[in-house]
Parts: sequence; structure tokens; C-alpha cells
Amino acid sequence: MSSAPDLPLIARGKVRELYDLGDALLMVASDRISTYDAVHPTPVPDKGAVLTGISAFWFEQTKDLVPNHVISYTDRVPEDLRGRAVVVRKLEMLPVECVVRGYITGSGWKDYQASGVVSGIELPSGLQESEQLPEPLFTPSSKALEGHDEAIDFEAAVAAVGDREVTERLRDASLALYAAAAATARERGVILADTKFEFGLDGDGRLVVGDEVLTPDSSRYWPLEGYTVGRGQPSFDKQYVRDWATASGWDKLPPAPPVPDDIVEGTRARYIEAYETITGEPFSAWLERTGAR
Ligand code: Q0N
Repeated sequence: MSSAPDLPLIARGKVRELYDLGDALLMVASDRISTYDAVHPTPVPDKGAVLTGISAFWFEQTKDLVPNHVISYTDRVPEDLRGRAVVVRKLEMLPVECVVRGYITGSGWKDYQASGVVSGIELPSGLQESEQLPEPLFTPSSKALEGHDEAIDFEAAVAAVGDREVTERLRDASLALYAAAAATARERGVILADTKFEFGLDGDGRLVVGDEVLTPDSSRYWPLEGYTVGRGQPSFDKQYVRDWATASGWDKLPPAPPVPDDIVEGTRARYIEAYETITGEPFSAWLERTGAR
């Protein structure tokens, strides 16, 4: 029963950790799950491997569009972490979250309802919740320490990055990644409503996409079937847990309660279904390819 490698910890998120390998980093996705910004004490088996596999699929699909930080899912990955860890290049990370929205939902919908403006961009009046936008928007946010990033406009992103040209490259790369992924997702019956990227610069000043990409944790995926404008769409991975959490009477303040076995199993099945829908291959193929099973 291991899981924490004996390596220096560089960064820890709610559900992922980053370790120092010296000339590279090891990013590890755990099986922890959060709802309403709180992490439940009950893991969802294989969730870390599903997210790592979905991210791997998109990194491979988009590698000629935007270079990424992936080195290996096998070499130098400790055996007990295979399938849910990746060795990545060390980058100089840029201090903005690169959000792209193709549909108006979440905090974008809130901002639009309040002001008609999202990330400094004035939108047409009369949009309905979850409606497709006239074109995808680059809506950066500043990186806050834990979770609650602040929406900023393009000029504030330029100020945070300190270089207009680099910020324009961030925007262009983000929009290109979104457009490519949204087109592939659509072929598989899935709407990619929005997503968030993190980028860094390599030693040669090249822009490289890092972190995880286009996972259900960093994106909103909606099944095309059942998509209805004018209301929020159910999250296809976390909805079981959220619905159970709501019905349980939990006040949604930390600490998050343990999740019952049947809810864990239903959630795990949804994650695996997400892997298979998005990538078009059995999840077992990912586990076998990476030496996890
Ligand atoms: C890096 N983060 C924040 C929890 C924290 N390739 C890289 N090189 C240097 N630094 C980073 C990366 C990446 N990716 C990213 N902190 C440092 C995001 N998370 C990542 C997952 O673990």
C-alpha cells in the first residue's frame, strides 16, 4: 500500500502532486475526488489513471499543434504509480490560467448575467445559460493559491505575464487546442464546453503546454444527448457524487463526508466511460500500455 514516492515534493494540488526528479518532474494524479471544492476521504479507484490517460490522449493528438511537457508514462515512473503518473519537462510556468469557453456556463454565465461582459469581452444580449458562444473566448484567470482563480481581461493577463507577445501566443495556442479538441469530442458525441490550460516556457523560450489537458477535472464535457439550452448541464463524471452529497444533507463546507461504495462504483464507471468515449479505446488498453496492470 504505497503511493507517495520518496522524492522531493514541488507542488501539491487538491488531487495531484508534482515531484522533483532532478532534470525532470514526476506528476502524479491521485484517486481523490472533490466536490464543491472539498476533497472526500474516499478514493475513486482508477480515477487518477483515467485522468492521466485522457490527458495523454490529448497531448498525443495535439503535439504537432502545440508542444507539450510530456516525456514518458513508463520510463522513470515508479512501478506502483504506472498509469497515473507522467515524467515531464521542467518549464518556467506562466502565471495565468488559460481558460477557453465555447459555451456560456459556470462563472462565465454568472459574469454575463451580472454585466454582459466576460473577461472584458462584451457579449451579445439575450444569451441563454449553456448556449454556444458566437466564437470561443479566451478568458484568462490569475492563479490563486487554492482553487479560486480570479477572472481577468486580456490586458491584465499581459501585465501578469509581463510580455504582450507571449500573452498573444498563449491566447492563440489555447484557442487552437480548444478548437482541435472540441472538433474531435464532437465526433464522439461530446460537447467540450470549456477548458483550462497552463503553459510554460522551455529553455529555448518556446511556449509549451503543461499540467494536465482536457480532462474532466480541467474541462466541462457534456453529452450531446440531453444537451438543453437554458439550464445548467449535469457534470457527467461528478454528478453521482454531487447528487448523493446534496441528498445526504452535507452543508458543503469542509470536511467532505465519506462516499458510500455504490456511489464510488457508479462514479468510477462514469470516469472509465469518459475515457472510452473520448479516446475510442478500452480503458484496459491504457493500463496495459503503461504497465499498470
Ligand atoms: C508546475 N504547477 C502547478 C499540483 C500542482 N512542467 C512543469 N515545470 C515546472 N513547473 C510545473 C510544471 C507543470 N505542469 C505546475 N506547479 C509547478 C500545477 N499543479 C500540477 C499538478 O500538481
